[in-house]
Amino acid sequence: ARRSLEHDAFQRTKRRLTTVIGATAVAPPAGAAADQPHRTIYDAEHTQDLPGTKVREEGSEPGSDATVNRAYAGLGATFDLYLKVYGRHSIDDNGMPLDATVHFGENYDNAFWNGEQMVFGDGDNEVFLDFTIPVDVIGHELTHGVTQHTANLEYYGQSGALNESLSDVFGSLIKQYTLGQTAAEADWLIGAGLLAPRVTGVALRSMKAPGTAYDDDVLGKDPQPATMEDYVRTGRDNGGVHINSGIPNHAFYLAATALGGYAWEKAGQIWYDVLTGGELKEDALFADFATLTVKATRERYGAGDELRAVQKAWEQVGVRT
Ligand code: ASN
Ligand code: ZN
Repeated sequence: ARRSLEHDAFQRTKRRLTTVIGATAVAPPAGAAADQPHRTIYDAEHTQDLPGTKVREEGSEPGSDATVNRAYAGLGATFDLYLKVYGRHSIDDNGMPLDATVHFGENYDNAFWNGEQMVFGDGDNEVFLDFTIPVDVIGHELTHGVTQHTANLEYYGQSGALNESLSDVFGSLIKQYTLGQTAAEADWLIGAGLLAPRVTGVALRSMKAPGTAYDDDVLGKDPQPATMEDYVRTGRDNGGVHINSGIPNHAFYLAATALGGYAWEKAGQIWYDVLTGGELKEDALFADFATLTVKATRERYGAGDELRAVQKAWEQVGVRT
């Protein structure tokens, strides 16, 4: 037993060293934690058959399909934020391979995580363009996978809106990290560049100013509230998961901008602590989540400016802590 333990330690050291010198002599076993992503991109060729035909795998050069290359890069950007900032090894924190299918369906107006992989539509070019365009949308969908493997928030009502909001929060942080933007520099939009030219709007959602992302004949007006005063009670959209997510989204924006610097460093760390800390229940309400962020802030940063910033952010959106 002792010999094999030493052997394992040796293998780990060897793996670290090969990472440093850039060699690939020792591949980690399948499913094991790795410091590199394992991406595979498939093409559904406008069908709805998953996963489709393999068109790019880890380490291969970009091909001629920009959609494939954006999906590959977006998976990599998401993997990077989670690993380098939060020490998380992929979606499941165990090196899970990242699979994505592009060109799903005909004029398909959405992107989603199906519980196992990413799926991207091309959009209909009337309302939406290609869903691989915004990196925050890629990060949003993959974060549904992270949530599934951690807090597993029920996709209905307030817990569903928290699930949606966490996808927007980390989706936006992936974009900010990729661009090297501070909280003050970021646009805090989700899906900028996704709306077709004829649509009057800038994005799918705004964390800075929920309710202002679009106002259009086809899409209607962005229905997101920024505070509990305007909380929307509805049975549609799983009880308004994409609507009321505006409230925790805005709380994160307020906390992150008050804390200053890079949003992924303090605000993102606090939200990540709550998402992965094991105390957040599957049916959590906004107030439960808010209370846990206050607790996480105190544990990490003590009772100072950070704590006041987080408390004030929730107060401003009308959620008690
Ligand atoms: N793009 C949508 C989302 O991630 C798809 C869905 O699951 N409703 O929320
Ligand atoms: Zn979502």
